[in-house]
Amino acid sequence: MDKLKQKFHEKASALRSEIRALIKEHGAKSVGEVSLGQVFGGARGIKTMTWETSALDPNEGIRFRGYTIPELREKLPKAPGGKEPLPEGLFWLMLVDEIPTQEDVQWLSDEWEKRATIPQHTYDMLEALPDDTHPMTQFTLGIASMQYDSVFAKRYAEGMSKLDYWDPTYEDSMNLIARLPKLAAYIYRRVYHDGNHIEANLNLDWAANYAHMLGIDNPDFTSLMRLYLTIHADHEGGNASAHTAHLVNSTLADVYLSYSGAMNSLAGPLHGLANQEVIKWIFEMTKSLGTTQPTKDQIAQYVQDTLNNGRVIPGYGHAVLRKPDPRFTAQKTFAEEYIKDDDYVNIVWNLFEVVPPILQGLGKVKNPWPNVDAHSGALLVHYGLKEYGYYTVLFGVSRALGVLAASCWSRAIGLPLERPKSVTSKWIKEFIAAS
Ligand code: HAX
Repeated sequence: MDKLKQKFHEKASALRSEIRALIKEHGAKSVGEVSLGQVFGGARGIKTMTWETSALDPNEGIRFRGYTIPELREKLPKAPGGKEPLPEGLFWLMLVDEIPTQEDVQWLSDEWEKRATIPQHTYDMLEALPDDTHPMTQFTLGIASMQYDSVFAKRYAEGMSKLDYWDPTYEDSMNLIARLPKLAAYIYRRVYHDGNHIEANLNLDWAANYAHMLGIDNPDFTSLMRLYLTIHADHEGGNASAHTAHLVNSTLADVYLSYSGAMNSLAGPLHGLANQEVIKWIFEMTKSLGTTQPTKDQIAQYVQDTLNNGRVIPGYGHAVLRKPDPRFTAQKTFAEEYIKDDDYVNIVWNLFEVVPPILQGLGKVKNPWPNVDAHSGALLVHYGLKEYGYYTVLFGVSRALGVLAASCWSRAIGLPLERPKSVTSKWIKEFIAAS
């Protein structure tokens, strides 16, 4: 058994016993009430699951195993000479709740390289799709097509014991994470570069190799990818994509099936597709104003026009956050450090000043601040990755780190099939009348 798997097994077995004892003793304790507003309102804030890898505070933002993004930037191992954390380190931290050593992270990079082979049928399946199939659709189908190799599905069919579910889930998760950059880069080169693919460089770390296979060999872009793939990795369990994975995986569908489900959810414009929508909207703005250096007044008018047309301002608002998203701030800090005077970055910063008071003025928006998706497009455009239809795939590569680490925990601690209760409007009217 490899060292990460061994460590995970020891920690998860201990928590499994602890949770069983805890439910036996305190299972009837209430952790909150549910209002009718929440029933009709997309279940905001209702505590219905456990998720070990990260937790989201409305004001402070995300913490991964207790660490904020600035703390991760400082504490996680980095590539030699690099300033940004390696995503390998974050996966290790999320899986076993320990900051890894440089040697651990090197081991994990090597391990993922060994597991990165994509089956030929996946390439053949992608080639059968029209080139202009949305990259997220190709990504989702590519992931699902690799389910053919699921260790979990094979061992389940052979009659595996419940106590062993964690083991093939770990194997499938490691294999899938290892393959995602290659799959994602293949889709990018297929759609936007006439199928001129670039071989993996096995000497590079996971993020650097992805940047290389995309075809952008700029050290600053590589640094951006390391940061990007770290900060997008997890956002506790209730967000739409993570929750989709959690639900699908709770049926004992393997992680290929559950993660492709998650990616269908990420592909919606209110969630991960917002990163494409933000830059598309900014491009539309500069085109309609005839300048890439609009004044704040021009931007404010464009924001008003968007709202008057019954559209949302992409990249702003959040279902949980009530302050600027620290993932936005991390990208802003990166831009301040690495990029001098870029028109699109400047527009993003001006939007940060202009949009919140306008949204606040509507009197209904609970969070007028930027979220993670408000900044990423301008950074990617700066380094030449201008094809915004691809942006959500980058997000999807990263999100696997958190969601699949969490899937390992769900199977290891023996979480059951998820099955909340629905009611009809008739039931609610009768309930109100009777209360
Ligand atoms: N622009 C205009 N109106 C907005 C808004 C925005 N950015 N954010 C919220 N509102 C509106 C809502 O549409 C809603 O209006 P109605 O009552 O007329 O339906 C009202 O304000 C109350 O919404 P809320 O309670 O503040 O927000 P929700 O929890 O319902 O929704 C969303 C959260 C993220 C979906 C929402 O803020 C939004 O649509 N934002 C723009 C899209 C976006 O950036 N999505 C990415 C979110 C982060 C993420 O998941 N990244 O992957």
